[in-house]
Amino acid sequence: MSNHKNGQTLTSLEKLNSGQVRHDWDLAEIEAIYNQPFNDLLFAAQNIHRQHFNPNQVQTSTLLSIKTGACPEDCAYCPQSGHYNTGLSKEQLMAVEEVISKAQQAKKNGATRFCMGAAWRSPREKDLDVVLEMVRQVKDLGLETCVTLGMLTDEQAQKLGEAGLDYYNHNLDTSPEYYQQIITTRTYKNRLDTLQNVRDAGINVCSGGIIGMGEETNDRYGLLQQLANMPEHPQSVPINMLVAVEGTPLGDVEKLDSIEFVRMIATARIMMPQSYVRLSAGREDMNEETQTLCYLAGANSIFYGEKLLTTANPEAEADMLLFKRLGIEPERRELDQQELDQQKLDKETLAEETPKVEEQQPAKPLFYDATKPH
Ligand code: SAM
Ligand code: DTB
Ligand code: SF4
Repeated sequence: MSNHKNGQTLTSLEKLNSGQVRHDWDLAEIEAIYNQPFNDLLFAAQNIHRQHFNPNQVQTSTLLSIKTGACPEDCAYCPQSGHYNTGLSKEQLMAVEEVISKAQQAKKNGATRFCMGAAWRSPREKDLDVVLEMVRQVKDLGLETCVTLGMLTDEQAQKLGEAGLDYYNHNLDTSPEYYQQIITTRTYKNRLDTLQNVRDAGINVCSGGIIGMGEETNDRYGLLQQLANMPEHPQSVPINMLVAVEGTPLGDVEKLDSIEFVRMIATARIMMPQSYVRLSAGREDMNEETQTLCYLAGANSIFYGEKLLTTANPEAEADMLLFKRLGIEPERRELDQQELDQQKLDKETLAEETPKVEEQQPAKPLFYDATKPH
């Protein structure tokens, strides 16, 4: 690797901050990025962000819990685990029509992606068939689709891919070492295998983790290392701040320093320059200044709408107001070829149906003219 830029030698930190797409990060390098002076870190992250994204656009996804509670897994952070009493009532899988009506609402509010989450260890075949139908119908509304259903076999991933699923969310959550203190009912390897099945099915991977669970900073580096050293960087990397829910083993864990959270976002941005980094759960407990620093650090995606899966998220109006103050626009979705063709067809049909100029009524003046008697 060349150490020269314009004839000058790059320091090792400059090299780490250079935004090269790599899959061979070691922990010492990640530590060096994360711990550099805050202004240097944010400057490097913002610089890289600008090379790949419009710095004033943020992608918006809306979440819906399509099957809530009574999950057989024992994830220590999760209010939906059946192992803990968090006061959540167990619910059946939602009906397709109800989900579609929520998706229509999300689209009306301006979201571009609709994410459906289920409290399952892995989907049963008959449930998967229902989810496949949800994916098809949400896609037909012109929204991107994402689901998070737990572990998937390669056949299940293939089926979701064939239904047109855009993203599958499956988080690594933390480092392989700390993982064992957080979840005992499935392994880190199980998670990596599911992500491999998702990649093989040609579905975009959405994978990240949670910080603020009492982990060491080393575990944060370990999580980022696992994410960035995958064969491809996940297209979407959600960074969640723990939402501490009473009744879960992490219900009274000490609140995370917000500067640490911003450091995590910036380090993710530097290590995975082309991925969307999502400022995910935990925004309800963050002030606007912290969220603003996250955008400056390269976060360019959020969950949008007043509810995450079972806990609160900022009101959509509050987010739009902050976007306005920051000059941020919600990202519009790029249309695929089929949608572009349809758009062209609609325009042509409209042109055919519109009467020619000579057939049209004389145009009314657009504005009231105060100089003329009316
Ligand atoms: N059951 C599926 C699974 O675990 O893959 C899908 C739903 S699960 C709720 C999706 C993700 O939400 C988890 O992997 C975790 O990262 C995140 N999550 C759950 N509870 C959280 C909490 N209290 N705070 C922050 N993130 C949380
Ligand atoms: C992700 O990384 N965060 C979202 C989504 N993927 C599915 C979930 C956050 C859940 C927060 C706790 C709750 O609302 O139940
Ligand atoms: Fe179940 Fe997912 Fe919650 Fe774990 S995170 S308990 S798998 S819903």
